[in-house]
Order: sequence, then C-alpha cells, then structure tokens
Amino acid sequence: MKDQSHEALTAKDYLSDVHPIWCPGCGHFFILRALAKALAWLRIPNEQIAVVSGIGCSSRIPAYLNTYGFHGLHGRALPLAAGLKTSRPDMHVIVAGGDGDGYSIGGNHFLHACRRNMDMTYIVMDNEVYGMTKGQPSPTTEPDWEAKLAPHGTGIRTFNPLGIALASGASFIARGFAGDQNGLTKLIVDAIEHKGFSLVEVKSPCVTFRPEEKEWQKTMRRMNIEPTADVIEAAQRIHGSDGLDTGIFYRAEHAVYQPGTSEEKSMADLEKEFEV
Ligand SMILES: Cc1ncc(C[n+]2csc(CCOP(=O)(O)OP(=O)(O)O)c2C)c(N)n1
Ligand code: SF4
Repeated sequence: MKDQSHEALTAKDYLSDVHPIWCPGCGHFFILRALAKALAWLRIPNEQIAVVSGIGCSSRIPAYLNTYGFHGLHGRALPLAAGLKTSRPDMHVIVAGGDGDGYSIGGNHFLHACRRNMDMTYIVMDNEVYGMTKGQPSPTTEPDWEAKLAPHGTGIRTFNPLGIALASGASFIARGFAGDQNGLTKLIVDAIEHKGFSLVEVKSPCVTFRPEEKEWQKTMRRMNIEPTADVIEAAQRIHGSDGLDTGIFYRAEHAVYQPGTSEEKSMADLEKEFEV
C-alpha cells in the first residue's frame, strides 16, 4: 500500500552519487532504475531500506542506491539479509545479486530462504553467465553455450530457479525482464508489498560476454494471466514456460518466519552460558 504520509519522491531520490561502472548497455542498469522507481512509488523512507548483496557485477547495486547497503561475500547475501531482518524487523530488506551468486555458490541458502519465508524481496539479476569473472557458465547457462571459457558447452542441464523456489516453499515467484521498465517496476512493487519471501528473477543481458542476449528485447513477453495460489497450477505454468514469459507465476499466503529479537546480553552473561 502506498504510504501517503511522505512527500512525493522520484527514482532519483533513491539513487546515490556513485556512478555505476557496468558496461554500457548492461541490463543491470535497467534493474537499478526499476528498483529505484518501485521504491519511489511505494514512498518508503530511504533510511527504512537495506539492500544486501553478494559479489558480482550485479552485486555492486547497493553502492548505487541511496539506502542502507551491505556488499557481502559471494553467495552469502541471503543469510546476511536473514540476520539483518531478524534484528531489525522494521526494515524493508531487499536482496540483490547475480545468478552465479544466488544459484551456484549461494544455492543452498536460496533453498532455505524460500522455505523459511522471511519477509524480504530477492531480486536475481540473471544474465546466465558469470559477468564479473569474465564469462564462465553459471547454473542458468544453457548446456550447449560455447565460449572461450566453455569450449563445447558444459553439457549440464540448466537450473530452474522458479521451479526450485516453488518446490522449496517460496510464497511469491515472478520473472521479469530488465528491458521492460514498467512491467519490472510493477513486479518489484508487488514483491515488496508481499508479506513473505518474494523472488523476482530478472533476465538481464550481459552485453559483453553474452551479446546474443540483446535478442531478449524481441523475445521476452508479458504473461497476461492473474497470479495463482495453487501450487499445481503454478508448477504447470513454470514448467510449461519457455523461460521467456514474465509476470507473477505464484503468489500465496504462507506463514512468515520472524524470530523474536532476544534481549541484549553482556559479554559476561554470554560467557556464563558457555561455561562448562
Ligand atoms: C568465495 C568466492 N568464490 C569465487 C569468487 C569469484 N567471483 C566473483 S563474482 C563471481 C560470479 C559473478 O557472477 P554473477 O553472480 O552471475 O554476477 P554477474 O557478475 O554476472 O552480475 C565469482 C565466481 C569470489 N569472489 N568469492
Ligand atoms: S561484464 Fe556483463 S554483467 Fe558485468 S557489467 Fe559488463 S555487461 Fe554487465
């Protein structure tokens, strides 16, 4: 719900003075802009937002936002965010990073974040490659993608983030496209408004190591269907999709996990607890 108690804000109010060093044309620019627009639309005060990331080109995003930010370790954005949300349940926690960060080294955390269903939004900036380390295949890279660092392709089937999120218990599952500003902004707004763990998997072309992804501008399309809360229907939608549909595949109310914040303890009290 839009907060009317604050003055109208624009996307610019959420962007920092740090100039992104992404390659010109990188899809990540458009995700940054859509996120800033979504925050402006929701009028969330800047100091009530924390953006947590791992490592990768995508994971630089906290530096470009005028919010609290935590640029963490590779693959560890979700547990960091869970810790933050545990101690500061009043904050809007947004996690962002790449497909390598989230689905490869961070894959186990991804499963349990979906299952735990803490109230946070996870934006995966998926370019189907490790951009920062110069073009290795990631879990979402197709098996026959041939490149200097992947001669003859990997031959390994791709990871299906939406299907895995559904099977792991995520309560909001969407796919967006960096090149669809209005559609993506709306998805991020819906995800932030959702109570529970919301996944927005965003296709984001890496123009340097996967220039062929520029074609997504022509091939990605919006689904014109209402979100379902039926797991079987969502599974059919996810597995029936060729990966080019955008929209909300699943939205349901699941119990939200929010551990109570324990009272502060002194170092001496803690030491006593561990005495043998
Ligand atoms: C523990 C650890 N392992 C490996 C790396 C090297 N590394 C840095 S970023 C990265 C992958 C980045 O790919 P992705 O998360 O998809 O983001 P992108 O750069 O494509 O946006 C890797 C393997 C690291 N920094 N730390
Ligand atoms: S290497 Fe790819 S992901 Fe990284 S900034 Fe350049 S275009 Fe973007």
